[in-house]
Amino acid sequence: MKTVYSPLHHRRTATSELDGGLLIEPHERPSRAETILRRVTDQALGEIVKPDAFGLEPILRIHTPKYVSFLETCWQEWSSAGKPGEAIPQFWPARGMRQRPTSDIDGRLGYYALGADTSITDGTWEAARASVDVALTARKLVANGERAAFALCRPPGHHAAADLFGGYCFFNNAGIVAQAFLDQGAKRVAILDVDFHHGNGTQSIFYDRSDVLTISLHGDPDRVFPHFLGYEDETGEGDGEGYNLNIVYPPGTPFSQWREGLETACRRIAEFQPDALVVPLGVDTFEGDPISFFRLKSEDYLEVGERLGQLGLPTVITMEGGYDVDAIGVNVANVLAGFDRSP
Ligand code: Q9C
Ligand code: ZN
Repeated sequence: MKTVYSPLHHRRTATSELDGGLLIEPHERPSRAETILRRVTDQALGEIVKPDAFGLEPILRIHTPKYVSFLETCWQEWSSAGKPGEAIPQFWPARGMRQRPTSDIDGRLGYYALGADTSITDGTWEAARASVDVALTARKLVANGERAAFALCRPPGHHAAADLFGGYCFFNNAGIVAQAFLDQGAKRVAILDVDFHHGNGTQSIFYDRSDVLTISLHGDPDRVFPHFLGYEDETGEGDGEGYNLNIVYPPGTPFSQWREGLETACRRIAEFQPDALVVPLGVDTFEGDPISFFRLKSEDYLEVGERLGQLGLPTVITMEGGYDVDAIGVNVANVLAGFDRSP
């Protein structure tokens, strides 16, 4: 399948991630996308395509105007306030607090953040915009008849909610693609999130809707980020009741166990009869991943791709997590090759 890629991802080059009480080099780094691009190219999986520019309109179908304009100006506000480092949130509207500040950048930053793991830097806005364009270009390829397309998105998106950034994410690329399918005439879209972490942003965006089925397979949030969402009793609300499915796993989960959840998810999707499928793909389920606890092996990703392909749906795959940079190219290319070889 074709891969959509933009070199503008390099504009997202943060130096600081708060982890274990230290500022470390972020796990979500530019070499991730370069390693994937190289492997996909070397394996001749398909043409590498540049993105078109789609503007803000499709982003504003998912994210609030206030959030979008906050992201656009955050770095400028932070640096002109004379702050020496990257913009890292420190204060949140925690329990019992309720106002939305409009002036001080520390107040605004914390209001729109879900964690302190993700800094905002010079270039973050440009890279996040390009990542959306990459995703929407993959959608356009599929709308124009490709069976599937791979959006090599960086930064990733599935933790970003309507007005929240964090977990290395700013715009919910997969959610924006799903909404664009609907806006172009699809009746129903399924999103199957196979990243190691719960897709909290995607879940919350579509939680009260029945036109988008959201499914996420992930590490038990009682043990790992995002901590406060992603439990199995979250099944949707209102019109969306029954249209969200979370499948959680404990530390040490091997592929033999993980694939049972994939099978459950695929059957639910077939029953839903969507017009399109969006797959937020993280390969942080890999046994060597530095921040995760599943035990998938490189060859397992061929079978993951094959099973996704067997759904027989127009499919957009968006890149999410995966932090073992040495293995990320092989693992992602295996998913794509597995998809392409499925009948
Ligand atoms: N000590 C994605 O995979 N921070 N995001 C973890 C590790 C949150 C992961 C800190 C992980 C976010 C797209
Ligand atoms: Zn992840």
